[in-house]
Order: sequence, then C-alpha cells, then structure tokens
Amino acid sequence: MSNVSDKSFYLTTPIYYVNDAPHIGHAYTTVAGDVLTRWHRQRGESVWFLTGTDEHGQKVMRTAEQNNTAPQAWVDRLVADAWKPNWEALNIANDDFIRTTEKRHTERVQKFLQGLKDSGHIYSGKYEGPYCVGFEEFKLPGDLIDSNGEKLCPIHSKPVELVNEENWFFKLSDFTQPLLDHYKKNPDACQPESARNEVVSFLEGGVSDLSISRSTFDWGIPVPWDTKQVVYVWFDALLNYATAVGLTDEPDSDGGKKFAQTWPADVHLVGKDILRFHAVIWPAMLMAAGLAVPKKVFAHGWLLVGGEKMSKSKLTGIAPSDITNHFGVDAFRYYFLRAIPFGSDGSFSWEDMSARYTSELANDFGNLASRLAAMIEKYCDGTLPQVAHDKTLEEALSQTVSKADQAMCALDFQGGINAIMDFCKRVNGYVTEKEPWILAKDPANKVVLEEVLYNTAESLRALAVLLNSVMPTTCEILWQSLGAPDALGSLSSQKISSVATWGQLPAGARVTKTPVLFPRLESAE
Ligand code: MET
Repeated sequence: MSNVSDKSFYLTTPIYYVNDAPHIGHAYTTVAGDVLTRWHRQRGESVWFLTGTDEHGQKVMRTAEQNNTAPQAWVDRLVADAWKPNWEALNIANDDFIRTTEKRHTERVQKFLQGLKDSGHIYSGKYEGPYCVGFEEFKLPGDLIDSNGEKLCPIHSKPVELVNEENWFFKLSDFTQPLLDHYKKNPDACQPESARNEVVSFLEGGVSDLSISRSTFDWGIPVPWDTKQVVYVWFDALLNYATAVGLTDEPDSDGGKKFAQTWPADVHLVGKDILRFHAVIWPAMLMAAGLAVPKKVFAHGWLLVGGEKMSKSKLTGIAPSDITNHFGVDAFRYYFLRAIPFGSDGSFSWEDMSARYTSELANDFGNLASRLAAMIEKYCDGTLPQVAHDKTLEEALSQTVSKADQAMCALDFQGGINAIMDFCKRVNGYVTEKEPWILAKDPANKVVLEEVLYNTAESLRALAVLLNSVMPTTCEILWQSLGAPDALGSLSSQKISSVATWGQLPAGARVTKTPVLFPRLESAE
C-alpha cells in the first residue's frame, strides 16, 4: 500500500530527439534536473529522476536515411555512443533512462491510446495544414513567417511542409476550460509566471482538436486499432513520463506500485519552446484518462550564443565536452545555473565563464580550501584542533541554509548558489580579518589560532555539503581532505537539515592537502 509519505519526488527532463549528439542546451536542462534531484535527496526525500530519448517521427527517420542507416540502428548507435556517455561524463545520476522504442513504452502507449478511444476521446478526421518536421508540430497558418513567398517555421526559419491526411484526432478542445480552471487554481503548476501567462492566453484564444496519428510513413508506434497509421510523435513522447513508471499496469503489479509511488510527477523540466506540448496537450491527455496532472511544468529559457538561440546549422552549437575539456565537469555544472536566472534566456560566453571560474571557483572556493589545509599542516601538524565555536559564523550558516533550501526547492538555482557562495565569501572575510598567519607568530595566541582554523574547517565542511549537488566530485575531494567521517556520497548522513549544526568535524582528524580544486586555466591560445 502506498501512502503520501511514500510518494517520491519525481522529476523528468524532456526526452531528446536522437537526430544528433547532445549540445550544451540539452546538458543545461539535464544538469539542472540532476542538481535539483541531488538536492532533494540530500533533504532526505525519496527521489526518482528520469531522462531519456525520443526516437520516433520524421525528423529522426530522415536523419537516419540521410546517413544511409535504418532508423533503429541509427538511434541505437546514437544512444550508446553519444547520449548515455555524455550524461555519464557530466555525472548525471538519473534513476532511469527511457527510450521510446522500448517495448515497455510502446506497449503502454498502445494500451493508453486504446483506453482513450474506448472512452470516446478519439475520432477519425482529415488533417490539412502546415507541419514543421524540425519541431514535429502541426502549425497554424498564423504561426508562420513569410520569406519571399515561402512559409517558414518561426523557430527554425525552415520551410514547413503541407500535410493532407486522414488521421485520428484527440478531442483536445474539450479540455480548454478544465485546463484554464486548473491553472487558475494552481498557479504553481506552470512556472515561471511568464510561461503560465503564455499558456493561459493561448488557452483563452481557443484550442483545436489535435491530430494524433500519421499515415504517410511508418517510423512510429502503430495505432492499435488501425495499424496503417503510427502515433504522432509528440503524443508518443509525452507519454514517456508515465510509461517509464508503469502507466496502465495493474495496481498490484510492480509497475502499478511504482506508478502509485511516483505519479503525479512533481516537476517536468522543459525548454520554453516545448512549453505548450507540456502545459496544454499533456495535462489534457491525462485528464482524458482520469489521471492526475503534473504538479509543475517549469520552462527554462534558451542559451544564446552571440545573441541567438544555439543552432548547429548556424555553427553556434557547442558540445559539452568543448567546455568540460577546458574547465572541468564541475565548473560546467556550476556555471550555467549560477550565471543564468532559471526561466530567463542567458548568453554563453567563454570570457564570462573564465571570469567566474577564476574569481568564484578558483579564488573564493578553491583557495579557501587550500589555504586552510596549508595552515593546518603548518600550524597544527595536519591535525584538526579542538572544537571551538564562532557564533557569528554559525548564525550566518544557518541563514544561508534556509535561504538556499528555499531557493533550490523553487528552482531558483541562481539564488540558491548565490546564497551559498556569499557564505563562502564571508568565510574568506573571516580568515582575512582574523589573520591566522599573524596569530601564529606568538604562542600565546594558540587557542585563538586553533579556533579560527577549526571554524574555517567547519565552514568548509558545510560548503562541501551545500555545493555537493552542483559539484559532486569537487565536494567529495574537499570532504575527504577535511578528515570528515564517512563519504560525502553516503548522503543519508549528510542532510541539508543538519548541515548548519556546528561542530561536526571531529577534533584530531587528519586534514590533508588536496589536489588544487580548480587549477589555473591554461591559456586558450
Ligand atoms: N523530443 C522533444 C525535443 O527534443 C522533447 C520531447 S519531451 C516529451 O524537443
């Protein structure tokens, strides 16, 4: 039996099209999901984190054709050679990875669809209108831009195609009012506010029924009662969030139990260009099936390079490894969440990233750790002195923790990280003010000197726990260098709620010098 306290915090990223390898835009969303789920784990919650790949549809099928490869072989290769290794390299701790060509998905999609048909939400009709393959979206003529008489998708600036097919339709329009009511009653269900406003005004403009099958190609899931048609790729893809956790399985089966434990999803992270699919079509599909709708859809902004949305065709697409090879994985994870308010567009530039790396990571954080280890070695033979207490630092830490926790849980990553880095600055200020290197000159100051060193070590212990979700590798190294008990990775003992309790490092522990946490950057030339 599941009860409320068994409910996992369930977070998803979009499942990405496998027409190409990941770029930093995909990594941005996935890292955000990883940081948020790691944070919730450190709050002591049960967590389920899903990512995966969207493998059907014309966009993927045509890319496979262009590469003279069968679609299944193409997606298998890209998932194995590009997608999974990229997430491993970025230290993404997802609990599951769903692929839409997996049997667990295709079978459950068919069952779900049959249910909607049986309950009268699906009818046969004719679709005639523009379609953007790059986006896999049926467009309204008013959505398009005109370029010398040619109609282009406004996002990709690529020509749309005219579709004229007998299809199956989902009665999406039936859910216009229920969706408006839902967002009125639950403003948190679509964030940030600008995204919710966009969705509400879209709904207020009236919504048409949606064609949910295609009949002119076969790379998709067959419609169960009409196998000459395949399910529209977005209808198939959106269902991943629920098929991955056992949608349509019997309640007492493993799948059914998993579903009860995870559904509804707590957060669907999406880019703002796919907001309507998630905040209009997806909850309508769930409402039609009598299922709970997601608690929150959060739309983040675009990463801009040179002021424009990144794009491979414009040669502004950047692979994560282009950046991690230079700055390291943890700095990559840190930079985008620290530099860009989540929900707004943000520009990437090498200059800004170098500047933050040097001032915030290398100077404020990394140097503090190496200075402390050097001083403990020099003044205390590498052994942590006796416990002492600095009330002001302790108070500052306690405020930092509540501020950071509130911000992180609201997906304000920038606010959360800022709060933590402000504490780091404060500790640097404490060390500068106390001047332990002067204190060390007179043996009469021994007690005060040891207090300063112990308080600095305690502050670093807290920073290791608080920054662990963002920079897990660095924080583990720091944690161990402080002679802290257990591994930081054994999170059950390193909860956010107890991090502010002062005095956790045992006196007498061996503090060791670490490799420099953030080495000086090699010149890019
Ligand atoms: N494949 C889509 C994209 O990459 C996302 C689908 S999420 C259900 O934009």
